[in-house]
Amino acid sequence: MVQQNGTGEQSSDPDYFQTNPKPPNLDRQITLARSFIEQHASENRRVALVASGGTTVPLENQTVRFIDNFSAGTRGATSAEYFLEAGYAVIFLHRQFSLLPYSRHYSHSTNCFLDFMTHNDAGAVVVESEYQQQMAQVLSRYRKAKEDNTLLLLPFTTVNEYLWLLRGLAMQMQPLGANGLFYLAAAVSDFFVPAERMVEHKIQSSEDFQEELTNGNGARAPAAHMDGKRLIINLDPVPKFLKLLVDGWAPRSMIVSFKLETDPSLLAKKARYALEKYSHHLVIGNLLNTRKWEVLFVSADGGERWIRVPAGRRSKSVTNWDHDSQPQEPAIEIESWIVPEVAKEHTKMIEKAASKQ
Ligand code: 9Z3
Repeated sequence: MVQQNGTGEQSSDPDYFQTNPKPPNLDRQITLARSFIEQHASENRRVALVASGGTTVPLENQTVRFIDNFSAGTRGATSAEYFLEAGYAVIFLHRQFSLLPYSRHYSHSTNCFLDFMTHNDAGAVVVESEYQQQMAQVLSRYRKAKEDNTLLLLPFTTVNEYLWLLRGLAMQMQPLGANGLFYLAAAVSDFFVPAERMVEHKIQSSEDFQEELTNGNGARAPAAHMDGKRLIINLDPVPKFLKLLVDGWAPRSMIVSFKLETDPSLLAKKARYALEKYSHHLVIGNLLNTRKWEVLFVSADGGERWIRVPAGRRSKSVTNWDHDSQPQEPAIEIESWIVPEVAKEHTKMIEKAASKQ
């Protein structure tokens, strides 16, 4: 149910957002997003919110330990580049320090970025000749995105930051109507420690230093406690944010979610289940071990189809010195096929929305 809170903002889950604290830099991030969206709305440009990277679940308020979700940010950062190429403006909602569009070609790569550089005869630092051509292309695309102000980078770390940001951004995107697109490739925690059950200080493992673990207000049992030498962690489910997004925060946008599984026999079933449960537009299923080679599109019209790139050939951008220790990379970035398909579906949706007006 959509409700109005005291500030006039729409809120679809009063409990979560009333009991879990607003991140300190949220207002600043939303202000940045507002002027970005206003610019692109006035130019009638499509805006894609691309969520990327894994969320964390802190176990202590003063966080030493946390639970993480797997994702390097490759899917999101690569897709963001293809959305920019397709004419979208992109809000890149990403896990801090995960891969970013454009710089991804040189960061976290199997080479250190210094391996792309050399000295010329005059002693100046220049790009190695073998990387010149590719780097020149990446650089001009990066510069264009900067000049046109089509890429906004907004970081999160915890699942709480992610949820507050997603809600705040979705509300800012509402005036875009059908021109808004949510491409949810972030790996979002399913379980978390709610603020009221979070312990303040670092959990002590040594029995000699164990005290009764207490949380801030003591209202509910703390999420972590020691049982002798054993640490017991008791997590709450994360609210079903996709439902909130579809029904309340972004009812007119196109919403694409990703489904990650490891058991091939479950993928299609789980993707279809998610689509039926949340009634959004498209679920893209992928398996952990084959996610760079194949994805399964499950759409609301009942269609199911695989997109596959041939395995085997190493992509040109992988230039490490120890080829044997690395898994093979596909010759084609699968996102270069995924994003145009998504954009095509988005066009259909926009046309349908326009015909109803
Ligand atoms: C994905 O499935 C992404 O494609 C990957 C990308 C995390 C596998 P990398 O960043 O990996 O390229 O290393 N993301 C969605 C995972 C997720 O949490 N989905 C939720 C769910 O399955 C729904 S939004 O319930």
